[in-house]
Amino acid sequence: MALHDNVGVGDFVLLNNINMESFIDNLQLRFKAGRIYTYIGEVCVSVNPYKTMPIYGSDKVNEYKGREVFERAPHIFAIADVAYRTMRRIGHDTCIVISGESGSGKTEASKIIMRYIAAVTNVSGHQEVERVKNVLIQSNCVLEAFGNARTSRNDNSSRFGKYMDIKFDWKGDPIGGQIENYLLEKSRVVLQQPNERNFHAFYQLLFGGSDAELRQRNLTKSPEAYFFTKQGGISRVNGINDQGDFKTVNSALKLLGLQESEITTTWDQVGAILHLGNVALIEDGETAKISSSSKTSTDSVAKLLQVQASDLSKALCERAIAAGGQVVKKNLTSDQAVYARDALAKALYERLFNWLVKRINEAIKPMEMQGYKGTVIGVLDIYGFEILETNSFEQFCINYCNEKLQQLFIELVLKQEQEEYRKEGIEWQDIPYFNNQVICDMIELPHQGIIAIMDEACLSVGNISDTTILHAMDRKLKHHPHYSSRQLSPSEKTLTHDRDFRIKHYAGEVTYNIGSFLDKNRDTLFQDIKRMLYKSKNPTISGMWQDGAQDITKTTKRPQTAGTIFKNSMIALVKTLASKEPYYVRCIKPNDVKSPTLLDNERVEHQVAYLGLLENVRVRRAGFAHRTPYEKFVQRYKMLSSKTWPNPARNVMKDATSMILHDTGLINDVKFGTTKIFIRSPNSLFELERKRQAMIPAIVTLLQKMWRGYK
Ligand code: AOV
Ligand code: MG
Repeated sequence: MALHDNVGVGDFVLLNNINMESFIDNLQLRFKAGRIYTYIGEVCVSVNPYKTMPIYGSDKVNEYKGREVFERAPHIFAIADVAYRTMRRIGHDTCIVISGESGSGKTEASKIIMRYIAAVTNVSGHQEVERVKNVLIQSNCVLEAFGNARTSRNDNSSRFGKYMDIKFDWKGDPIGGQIENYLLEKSRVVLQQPNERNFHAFYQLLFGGSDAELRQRNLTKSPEAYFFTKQGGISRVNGINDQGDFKTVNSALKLLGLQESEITTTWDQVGAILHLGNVALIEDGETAKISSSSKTSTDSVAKLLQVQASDLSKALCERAIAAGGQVVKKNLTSDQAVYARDALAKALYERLFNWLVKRINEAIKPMEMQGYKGTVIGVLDIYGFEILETNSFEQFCINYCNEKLQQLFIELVLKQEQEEYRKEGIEWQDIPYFNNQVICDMIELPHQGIIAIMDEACLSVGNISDTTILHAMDRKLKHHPHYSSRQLSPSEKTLTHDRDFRIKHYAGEVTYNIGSFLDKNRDTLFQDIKRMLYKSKNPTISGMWQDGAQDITKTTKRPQTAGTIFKNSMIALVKTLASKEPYYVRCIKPNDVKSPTLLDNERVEHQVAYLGLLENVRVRRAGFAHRTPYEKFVQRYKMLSSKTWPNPARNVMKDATSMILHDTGLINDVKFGTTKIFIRSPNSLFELERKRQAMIPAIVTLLQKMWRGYK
């Protein structure tokens, strides 16, 4: 049987003993043999192979196309296929949720899924569908160029979250899609930790741009020449071809329908940011000014953004504030000016990224289908749980996002599964598991959650700082089992910094530094900067900054904080996912050294534990390996009993199911639910499949005979 692909077991429910040791042994065995996929029922566990696998070609596509999950050796194609088939069969949206820590293979998995869907659809070769498929696939390299970077955990780490709906017509062909992106880690534009890089796009331009392209932008080929690309001390990454990627990205931008001038503007802005990082701001008396040695850099920024150099200098060194209906000018200190410079760089990049996503969405906007709504498959690929050298607001958001996804998994896989047994009237003994709801609550509850506490501090007036937030959190969360800080546990050695606090996440403890939380949460951008960019002579840039037209004497509502926006987007995301039929890919990182041969037991054990995989197997197995509605069961296996072939005498599917199971001798291994048949051991299912396979030639002959008879 396919599930036994001769290496360990292909589905963890088939293990003799369900404990950590045998789980890891099985993974170990399979990893060594190049079997990177293993099921838990319909959940696909995927181990990052850290090498190119010859298992994604068209031969494999054909092997999995239209097959039931258990018919073939475990593969992510099977999950893509079942999500696709289910969507078509029941006409209901499905989604594939890919989770796992940073570097475990989520982004690769999402691309493999998209390629599979592209490969099995549009058999008739419809031109517009072909275009849509092409754009969907090509959009990945643009998003990765601008949204991914090398981190200490992953050379191609997603620094934004992505949820993509692929929409299908009634024939099951993709006719468009929609991408939702979540909080880009924009602080990386101005600050990189040792051994990390800025976003790939910067290096692509510098290494890949032709001499003319660089000259036009007054750039040199060397990332070491720019403060924003040299901090991490690493410009080239093994396995990343920035030069080649630059070409690929440019052709993808063209395919997306960007005008030549828009593509130029895109790279102009990347160049402008590089120059901006080299603009030094110095103290002149009490106020800031641009150092004379930075004149060339400043001029380059102004030229590339098509703004007046004098406006740029004002935007960096002064601030206009409204007082009693009047606009007054205030000089900034050099610290404030550096802050303004960095804010400008981050804001430019973030807007550019969002604009690119918008352009992709325009290119994949689903065609209108008269009166037909269409169905979608959603694919979620977010930033994985991460613990970096220094963890800040961004890691806090990333890790919170992973808490939310774990919560969804618990709700839908562990909780609902057990509830289904109860609902179907099947006797059941509850399996205990850790529910991370308490951590989600600690972060997101109104008034008492960390995000609410941060907002309260950010919105209050007076002399507040990052430590104000920390103290407020200490006060409100001091008894919380998942929270601690230096203040609360002074003897704790690992909390070294006064500004540290710690969250015990489902996936491990993370120490965050509160420094800059206030700023990053407020995320204010001064009107001077917006106005300057709105006034740009470049229509594309000006178009991205329409809000710069606003008059600052007109009071506006205080914008929502970054934390609250993120929280709301996560809540909306979970709601979207929960409204669809979900499939899961759980990614595991085998080691921290990117080795294709090493599966580090300790590291993997930790992931298996926090992903709740053992509990998943227990719930799946203590119960039933397989369940299916009576109609479906009869439809598939009715040839196994003379009483039900070619059609059951009476139309009661439960009775027909019972007849089939009696005649195949499997009646003792099943339970009858209200609407579904529950099969306990997978072997029974294999037995049914085997018998069905054996019957098929006879049935084919029979049908042929009948057909001849008709002629
Ligand atoms: P992630 O998306 O889970 O991390 P990636 O999908 O970027 O992780 O995988 C990291 C690297 O592992 C890739 O760049 C590949 O080199 C390798 N890899 C992963 N899956 C495969 C596969 N199926 N076949 C071959 N190589 C693979 V993060 O985005 O950091 O959370 O934020
Ligand atoms: Mg990724």
